[in-house]
Parts: sequence; C-alpha cells; structure tokens
Amino acid sequence: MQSGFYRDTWVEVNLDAIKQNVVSMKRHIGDEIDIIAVVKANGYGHGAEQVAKAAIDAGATMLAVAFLDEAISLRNAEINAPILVMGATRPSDVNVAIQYNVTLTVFSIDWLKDAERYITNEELHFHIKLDTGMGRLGVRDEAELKSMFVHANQSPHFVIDGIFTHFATADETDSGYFDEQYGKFETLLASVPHQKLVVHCANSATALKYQRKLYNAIRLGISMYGLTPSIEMKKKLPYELQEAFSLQSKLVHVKKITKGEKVSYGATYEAKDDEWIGTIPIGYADGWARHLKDFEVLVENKRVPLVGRICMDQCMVKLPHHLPIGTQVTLIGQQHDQIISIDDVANYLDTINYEVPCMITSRVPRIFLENMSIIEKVNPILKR
Ligand code: PMH
Repeated sequence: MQSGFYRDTWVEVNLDAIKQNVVSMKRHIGDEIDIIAVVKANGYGHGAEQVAKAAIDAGATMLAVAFLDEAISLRNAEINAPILVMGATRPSDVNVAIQYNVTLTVFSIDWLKDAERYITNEELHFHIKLDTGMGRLGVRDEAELKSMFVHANQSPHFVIDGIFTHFATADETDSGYFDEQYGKFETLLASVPHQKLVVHCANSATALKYQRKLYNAIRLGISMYGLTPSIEMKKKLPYELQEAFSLQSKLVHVKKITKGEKVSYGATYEAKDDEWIGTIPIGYADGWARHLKDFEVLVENKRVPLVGRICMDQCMVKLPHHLPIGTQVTLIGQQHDQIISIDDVANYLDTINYEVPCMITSRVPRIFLENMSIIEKVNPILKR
C-alpha cells in the first residue's frame, strides 16, 4: 500500500482513544466477560485492520465482522485473533471459512445440511444466531434450534462454539421490548446445552446499561469508537467515551468576491458584501454529503459556514478575513475549545452517528495516531 497522499484532506484515527474505550468497557463489565470487538464496515469507517489490532492490544479477545470477505481481509493483514462473521455466508463457501480459520454464524438447520454437502474433511466452528425480535437473521423456533444441536453433535464437521442474539431497542429509554427479547433469549437458551458456549447478546448499549445481563461476552461496536449508542443515552453514560475519528482538510484557494457574486453549482449563494471565500478539497464523492450545504466547519478555532452547493470533490467556506492557502480546516473534530462532533454532523443530516464515519469513502486517506504520533497512513486509491 502506498503510504503517502497528495490531496489535503484526510481522516485522523486516534488509536489511543480506541484502546481507552476498550479498557473503560472492560473495567465496566469486569474480568469474567470477554469483549468481541466489532470491526465490520472497515471498522465503522475508521480502518478495520488498525482498529482490530488496537482492540486486541487493549484486551478484546475476538473480532466480529459482517461478511466473510471482511474476515479474509483481516487474515491477509496477519491478524490471527478469532474472528466471527455475524452475517450470512453461503453454504458453498464453508471451506473458505475453514481455510481462513473463521467462525461463522449459522441460523438454520437447512444451512447445516447444505454446507455438509460441500465440506471436505475439516471442522467448521460456528455460533448460532437466535432471532428474539430483531427480525433480521436468526433461528426463531425451539424445535429447529434443538435439531441444529443434534445435527452438529452427530456430524464430524461441525463444532458449536457460541450462541447469540441481537437487540433492536437496547439504546432506548423504555426497556419493554428489550425485556421481551431478553426473555425469549433466556427461554431458547434454556432449551439447549449452552454451559460450555460463548453466550452473547450485548451490543454497546446493552453493555453500558445492563451489566448484569451480559452472559460471558459482549459485542462492542459504536462505543469502542467513542460514540454514544443513542442521543438518549448520552447523558447517562457510565464513563467518558473518547471519540477517535476526525476529518481534516486545508484551504487550497482563497479569494475575495464582491457583493452580488455567486458561488458553486446553481449559483445559489450570493455574496451580501465583499467576502473572503476559501475552497476545500472534499466533496460528496468523499461522503461529505450534498445535504451538508450550509453546515459549519472549524477554521482558526472558529465555526464558519459552508457556502453554495457541495460539489463532487470540493466545497466552499466563507472566511472571516483573508487566510493563507494551507490553513487547516476541521470538518469533524476539535480545534482548541471548539468541537464539531460526529453527533453534530449526524444531527444536521438527520441520521445516526454510526452512519457518519461509515459514509466517508476510501478516497479519503486514513492517518493512524498512537501516542500523539503518526504510525501509519493508508490511501487505498494508490494501492499497487
Ligand atoms: N452485533 C451485531 C449483530 C451488530 O449488528 C452490531 C452493530 C453490533 C453487535 C455492535 O453494536 P454497537 O455498534 O451498537 O455496539 N450493527 C449495526 C447495524 O447493523 N446497523 O447499525 C449497527
């Protein structure tokens, strides 16, 4: 991978923050409960490989991704920790999972029967997913669950390592639906021998709120990245989260325009007076969405407005006065006492914080920091 980049826009990922968030969670849940670090979707847009290594360093014992491809990519980066694929895998790809020593998620008896036709002479390790009310993936029925245990126990090819479910509303204040799902999980679990299995149900919200309901592992996603699972939970967090992601750019052009002159596509912005306008090299093709029109960025520790429509590769900002080319612009993150948080961007876009780092595309290089210094730069568009 080419280590440099030639455009003045980049993401900074603070790996110390990731580690601190893992350590804080470990302290919160106690030694008996393992942390499975969720690094799907390129580590929620932060960088899967680097986040995975930091999380393992800080005490996580397993990694989780959505798809087999993501697991293989971690193995190719020489990450040897156990990896769980939480999404669906084709039965015909079972030998690939075995070859890469990846644990799959299985959620039907038919999948086991199908996979058995493909499997050669090795063992597949898997977790069983139960659908207790998320309505996405999972076994819903006790009889089918029991038949999966019988099938796996009779086959030389299958080893059940774990069993889990996922909550739809753990981040909400009202715990009614959560309690219902938890009850269903307990009932299904009681119908099978699970004493030696990794049993997990908690995402970040559950782990933060329900310390007594975590079985023996949690799947830690959003709060490992230093983000609150929901705005409702923000005021009640049991420890401080450290946001790891920031988005930076620089002024690449600065000009004075006069009253009545226009800026960007559609000529929708008109200067009300003589104004200093700066151009920054980031646009909607980088995930800096067109809906961020009229949002703010930080320049010289002040919030300044974006003006005109956001283009594919660039957008414009109204400056308080002339500033030199090369002046740093913070789109997400902190400049002295000013912060534009991922939650601020999510709120402006009427979405959730999870989506914001995920939407910043791989065209934006990622710089990884540890102990305040850069340890790696990743720029996928220049990969050889
Ligand atoms: N486990 C599963 C099965 C998940 O899908 C997720 C996140 C997590 C754990 C981690 O949750 P957390 O980030 O809240 O800690 N999955 C998703 C999703 O599919 N859409 O948004 C988050």
